[in-house]
Amino acid sequence: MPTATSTSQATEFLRRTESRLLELSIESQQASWVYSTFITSDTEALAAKAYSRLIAATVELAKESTGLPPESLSDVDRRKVRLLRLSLPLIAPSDPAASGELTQTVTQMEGTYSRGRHTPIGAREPVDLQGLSRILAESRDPVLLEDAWAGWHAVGRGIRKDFVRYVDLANRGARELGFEDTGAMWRSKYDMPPASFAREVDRLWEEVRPLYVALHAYVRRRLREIYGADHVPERGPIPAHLLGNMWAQSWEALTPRLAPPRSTPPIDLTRILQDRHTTAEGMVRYAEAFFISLGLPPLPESFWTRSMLLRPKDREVVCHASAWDVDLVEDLRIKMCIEITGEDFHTVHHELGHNFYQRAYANQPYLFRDSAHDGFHEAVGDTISLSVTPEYLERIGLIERAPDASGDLDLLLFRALEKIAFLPFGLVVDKWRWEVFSGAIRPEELNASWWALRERYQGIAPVRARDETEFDAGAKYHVPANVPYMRYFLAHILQFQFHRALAGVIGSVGPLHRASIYGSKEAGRRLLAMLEMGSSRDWRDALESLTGERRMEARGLLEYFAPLKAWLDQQNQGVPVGW
Ligand code: X8Z
Ligand code: ZN
Repeated sequence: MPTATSTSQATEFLRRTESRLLELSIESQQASWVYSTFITSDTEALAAKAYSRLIAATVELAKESTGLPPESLSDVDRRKVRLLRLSLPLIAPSDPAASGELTQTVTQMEGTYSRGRHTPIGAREPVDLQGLSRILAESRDPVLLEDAWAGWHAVGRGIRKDFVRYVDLANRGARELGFEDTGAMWRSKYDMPPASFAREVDRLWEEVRPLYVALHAYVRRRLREIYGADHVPERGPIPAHLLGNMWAQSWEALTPRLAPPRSTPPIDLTRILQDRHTTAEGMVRYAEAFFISLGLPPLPESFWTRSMLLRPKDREVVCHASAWDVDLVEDLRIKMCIEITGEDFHTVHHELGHNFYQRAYANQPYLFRDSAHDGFHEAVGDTISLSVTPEYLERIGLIERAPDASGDLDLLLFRALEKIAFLPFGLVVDKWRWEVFSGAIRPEELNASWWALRERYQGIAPVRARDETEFDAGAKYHVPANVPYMRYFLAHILQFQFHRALAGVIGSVGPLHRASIYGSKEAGRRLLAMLEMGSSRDWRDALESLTGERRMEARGLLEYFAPLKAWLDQQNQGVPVGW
């Protein structure tokens, strides 16, 4: 039994800890917001300093917490103490010089990434990532595609040296807190031993791999028809620059080219939104309206005045989309360089999912103001997006009439090009980083190992050999910005699990891809009940509250895509499958 004195010692420690970290966390977010929306050497220094202070306090308090007599802790306090050590994705060594160097290095890497530009063939001006991504999505000229691809990937060269230093310093920090390395620290956030988590991820991948491989074979054959045998091999990996996306992580830009020949033209959300002169704010209003239809309160007024929705013309910013709750209560914002496209329509839903989650857990104590695990955070907005069905678009007046069931296969193919193509990428980024942090990948083989994993899991390859002067992982935002990535792999499984459960809540009997929870207060209540728990409980409890299941399951995803899988298998008869 905890004694009265020791209990009050623990309670007092946690009260002090939570109030100090809340204060430092707000300060760090404020500095980071200013940096991300106005990159200069000064804002970089201020953001790095504020982050350093938050890290230093976290380390100090986490170390202090080891002195609390374990028997003095209630279950809730024990969970808080455990989460304290895991609350940040970056831990610096306690030596102030090393800590300052580390946060400065990370901030600088993010800046280098955000400032990346390339002048494409035939252009006069340097073009940013969004412009280069447009070329990747729209051009069919392999020369222009390769140029835009390689031009952007050159950004990694300027990040490589910083990255090696960061790995070393971050590992030293993680070890001070008792983790083997930073990767092990990241894997420890899932209410199970880090090694079990790695196995869990492999289990999920094995369940969905056959679907990916089938999609890959179909896409490779169709690309070979489009670009010719000189450009696309019959059996080998697909050249990375032909898949419509800078990282080949989503192939949705290929939709118009890959739709089954006899099909009705797919709904072109980009054209619809542009024809209606939808503004960036209008895009966000659509997403907000969906959440309101579930019974959630509207975003606060300050959201609309403080968010950054467009790329400013007069300064450098971090364009990669993100959602913030600066005061950890109701200062919700998004930061995004919105373009009026179907893709960004979904990204806006993704971001608001974060904001509504943040607000739902704002009543929790500081250390529980987080998602059940990080895959949950990434899954909420995407779950809502799965309800953006043709019937939904008809209901809100964006299209006149939803196509009948004969268009379903196109819809599923389109969804798969986005969601199924993503799965191995979602897996690879941190499979690679885990090995970098553990030392299994050495600094002189950063690029070769990156491509070995990309080929193994994604079945893609660079069109020309990439040597070790390059750093292609650094050309993906989350690597220079130190954002763990396995969360997105998990989210791509979880969102279908959530969607399937919510379809059950609204009593939907049709196929999963036609279910939309739009307007269902009951679905909203069930979702909110899970979100409000924050990280106060084991994530299995949160999962169970919504789905009745205590394991992450690919069943929802497989059920959703079952008709497509059957169709792909048919299409792939007599066609080489695998690489
Ligand atoms: O980074 C994001 C979001 C912000 S959390 C826009 N995503 C990943 C990416 O862009 O690589 C969403 C999907 C995967
Ligand atoms: Zn996100």
